[in-house]
Amino acid sequence: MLRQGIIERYGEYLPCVPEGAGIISLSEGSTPLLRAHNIESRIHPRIELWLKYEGLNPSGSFKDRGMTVAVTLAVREGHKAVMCASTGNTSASAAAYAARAGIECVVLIPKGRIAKGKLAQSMIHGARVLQIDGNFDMALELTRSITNNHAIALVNSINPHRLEGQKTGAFEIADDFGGVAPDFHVLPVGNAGNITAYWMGYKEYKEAGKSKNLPRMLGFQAAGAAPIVLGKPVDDPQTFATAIRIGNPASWQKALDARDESNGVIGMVTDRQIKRAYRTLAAAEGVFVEPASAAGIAGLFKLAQSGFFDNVEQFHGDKIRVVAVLTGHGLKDPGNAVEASEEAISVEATEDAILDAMQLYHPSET
Ligand code: AN7
Repeated sequence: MLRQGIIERYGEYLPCVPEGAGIISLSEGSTPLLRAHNIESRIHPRIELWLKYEGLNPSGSFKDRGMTVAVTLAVREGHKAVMCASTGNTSASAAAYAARAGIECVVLIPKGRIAKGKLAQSMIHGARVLQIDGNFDMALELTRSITNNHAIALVNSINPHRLEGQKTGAFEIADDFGGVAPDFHVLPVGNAGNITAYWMGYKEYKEAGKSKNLPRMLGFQAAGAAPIVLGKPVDDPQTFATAIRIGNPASWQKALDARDESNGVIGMVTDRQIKRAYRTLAAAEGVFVEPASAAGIAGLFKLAQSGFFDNVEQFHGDKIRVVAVLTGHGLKDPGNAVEASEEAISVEATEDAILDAMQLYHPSET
C-alpha cells in the first residue's frame, strides 16, 4: 500500500486545509515507534522507552509534517515563494517542499553554524541560501520583517499551519498504542514549536475521543542555549547541537503552557550529557540521530538520576511508558558523528596487518 502523507492520513483534524486543495506532500509522517530495550534498563527499571524516529521523514527531520501543510496553503493562497530562518532542518524541509511545489524558496541561516547535510539539502533543492554573520534569533527577526512587507509566505513555526501539521505526530503515537497516550513525552526544545504542537495534538485527540489520557511533557534545552529554563533570553547561545542553538524561542509562552498544563518539566542538559546520549543511541540501539535529537534522552538520564521516576504514577500497564521524539537523522551532521567517535585505523593491505588491527577476535585458520 502507498504510504499516505499526513494531510491524507489526518485530514479530518486539519480543517485549515480546504477540500480540494492541491496537496504538496512527500509522504511524510507514519514514522516508526521503536522500543528501546537496551537503553531503558540503563535509565530506570520502571521505564518502558519508545523512540519516535522522526529522522525517517523525507527530508530527514520532523519539520516535514508542518511543511506539507504550510507549503500546501502557501501555494493555495497564490504565493510564488516561501521563506524561513533556520538552524538547518526547517530550511532543508522548506527547500524540498518548495521544489516539489515548483515555487521559490529563500532560506536565511547563521553562517558557519549549519550542519553540512542540512546545508547540502537546501542547496541541491535549489533554494536561495543566504547566510548572515549573526545567530538564528537575528535571522528570524529579519525574516519576519521581510515576509510582513512582501508577498512571500513565512514557513517558520510561527506560521500556525506548521504547528497544525506537526501535531499529527501525537496522533500517530496514540494510534500506535491503540488509543492511549504515553505517561511521558520527551523532546528537545529549540524554538519551542514542536513541544507546542505535540501538546496541542494530544489535547485534540483526547477531546475527539481518540485517546484516553494526556502525557506529561518533558522538554530539554542545551545548557548553553536554555532561555526557557533560565527565564530570560540568551544573547549568544552556544551548543554543539546546532539545531537548538536558539536564544529567544518564538513559542516560549506556549512551551510554558504545555509544561504547566501537563504537569511537566522543561530542563537543560550539558553538551557532555547530550554527546553521551548521542553515542549511546547509536551504539546501544542502532539508532543514528543528530545531536539535538539526543537532548531528550540525555534529559531522561538526568531526571532518572535525580529520583524523578521513583514515585511517579503510570496510566497503563506495569511500567512507566515514555516516548522520546528523535527529531532529526544522524546523517544530517556527519561532522559531529566523526568527532564523537574513535578514529578509523589505517592498516597495511595485508591479511596479517588487518587481523592484528581487528583485535576483537582472531578466527582460527580453516
Ligand atoms: C533536529 O530548523 O529551529 O523546539 O530552524 O532541527 O520546534 O524548534 C530546528 C529545530 C529539535 C527544536 N531537533 O525544535 C530550524 C529549527 C532538531 C531541530 C529542534 C530542531 P523546536
